[in-house]
This record gives sequence, structure tokens and C-alpha cells, in this order.
Amino acid sequence: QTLSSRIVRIESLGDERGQLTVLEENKSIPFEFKRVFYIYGTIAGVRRGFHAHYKTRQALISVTGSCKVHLDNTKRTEEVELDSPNTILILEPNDWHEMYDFSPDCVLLVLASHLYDPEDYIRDYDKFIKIYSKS
Ligand code: T46
Repeated sequence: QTLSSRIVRIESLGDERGQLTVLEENKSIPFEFKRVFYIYGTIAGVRRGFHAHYKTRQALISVTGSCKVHLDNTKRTEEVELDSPNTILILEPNDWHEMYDFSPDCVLLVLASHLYDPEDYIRDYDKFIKIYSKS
């Protein structure tokens, strides 16, 4: 079974002045986003995330630098690298995720479908397996 999260590559609108990349809801981003946050200044060797969600869909873009994401849908795992402002990880709620190998200059931009709600996080791996292993 393949993961529901996936990498999409979008076009850069470059010209002689430089580059521009656009993200639009229900177009390059397949959902409406209510929240934007960014992760930066990550200390070398740090791994973060360690959760899945119930409903929040997210799009992760490393606008500068790079990082990797470990994905787990209870049946298989996958490692993806975000190393370009034109590479987007569409992260579905049912995939457990851990972000790692951040370059010192990494700015990881995240668009989220819902406002922040700590109740939407599944932080216990065994609970994650129980909830999602049947789907
Ligand atoms: C995810 C990955 C990709 C808020 O108060 N509001 C927010 O919108 C967010 C995202 C976080 N916070 C607080 C909660 C914690 O006290 O900021 C602190 C750090 O958040 P957290 O430990 O959840 O960060 P990560 O890197 O583990 O996970 C984040 C997102 O929370 C999560 O949804 O999927 O990035």
C-alpha cells in the first residue's frame, strides 16, 4: 500500500529578475489553508514531529536549505527530502511524520488546513498504530 502523502513539484515562474513560486489553495495545494507557520534555526541533529493528525492536512516546503521527512502509514515507511522551494510534501493526517537532517539555513514553511488544535495530534505511536492500522 502506498502512502497517501506525496511529493508534488511545481513550476517556478522565473525571469531575468529571479524566481517566484506561487501556492494557491485548491490548485497546487489541494486544500484550503487556514494557518501558516515556519520552522527555522533548527539545532543540528534535532528530530521533530513524532506525531500524526486526525484531520489536519499540511503542505511542507523547504523554501531555503533542506531537510528530510520520515513518513509511516503503519504498513510502510518512506523517507523524502525537501531541498527546493518547488518541491512540496502534501502531508496527509494519517501519516506519522518526523522531520530530520535540517541544514542550518533550512526554513521549512508549512501550510495547514485547520487552526492549531492540540487535540488534533496523535503523539503516542501505539495509539497511532491502533487508530490507523485498519485503514
Ligand atoms: C506538524 C509538523 C510538520 C502553536 O502554538 N501553534 C501552532 O500552530 C504550531 C504548529 C505549534 N504551536 C506550538 C506548540 C508547541 O509548543 O509550538 C510549539 C512547537 O510545536 P510542535 O512541537 O508541534 O512542532 P513540530 O515541529 O513537532 O510539529 C509541527 C506542527 O506542530 C505539526 O502540525 O505536522 O510541524
